[in-house]
Parts: sequence; structure tokens; C-alpha cells
Amino acid sequence: SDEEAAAKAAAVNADTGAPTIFDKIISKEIPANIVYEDEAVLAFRDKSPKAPVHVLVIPKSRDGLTELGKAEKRHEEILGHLLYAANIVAEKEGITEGFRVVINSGPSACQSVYHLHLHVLGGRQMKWPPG
Ligand code: D5M
Repeated sequence: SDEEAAAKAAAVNADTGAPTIFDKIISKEIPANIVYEDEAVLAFRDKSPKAPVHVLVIPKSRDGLTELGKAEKRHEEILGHLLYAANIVAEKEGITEGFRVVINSGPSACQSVYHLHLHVLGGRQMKWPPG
């Protein structure tokens, strides 16, 4: 199932601090469908969308932020920047009736890429609680 695959990927990709696929997206070595970009953040479509709109927002510099659980005081500014960028993405995508922002932090949350990212999901009715 989708859930089993996600759990497996999360277990395999535990945080090592190694470069991730997102570095190659930032450097444009591999293509991504970019929906928003500024000096500090990049937003691109998730390759395996879980909603009609599914965009990832990432810091261009990881700076130790492999996951939210590693956040330190010095990250406050970029964390705020990412959240604000999530709303810019939602507005650009026209999901003004509501959207969800998700951060998976660590294996129990099924994080699979260890470069902090916000999922911006919308375009359908969301359920609560998430799985
Ligand atoms: O979410 C990691 C997300 O990253 C997951 O939804 C797939 C997505 N992903 C992985 N590789 C790519 C590329 N190359 N392009 C676009 N999206 C990608 P997590 O919260 O870590 O489970």
C-alpha cells in the first residue's frame, strides 16, 4: 500500500545529513516544476501528488535543517519565510477555499527526504485526522 511504501522509504532514508535529491533540484541539475522562487526558498510540484495541488516549499540552504525536529533558534527567520511562502503558493494556485500545510519530521512521521520541506496541499476536501 501507499502507507507501507512511505513507512519503508522513511525507515531507509533516516537522517544522515547526506545531500538529498532536493540539492539537485535547487542547483537545477534535475528538473522540477517550479511554482515559486525567491532568494531563500524554492517551491515545486511534488512528483507523487496526494491532492490536485501538492507543492513542496524548501529552503535553498538546508543549514542543518534536515528536519523540523533539528530546528534551532537561528532558523526562526527561514521557518517564518517558508510558512509565508506556503501562503504565496496557495494564492498562486487558487486554493483559497482552504489548504493544508504539512511537515513530516522523522521516521514516525514518514519523512523520506531529509531536507526540510513544507507540503502545501489543496484542491480537494481534506480529512481529519491525517493518517
Ligand atoms: O516528502 C518527500 C516528498 O518529496 C514526497 O512527497 C515525494 C517528493 N519528492 C521526492 N523526490 C522528488 C522530486 N525529484 N521531485 C518532486 N518531488 C519529489 P516526505 O515528507 O519526506 O515524505
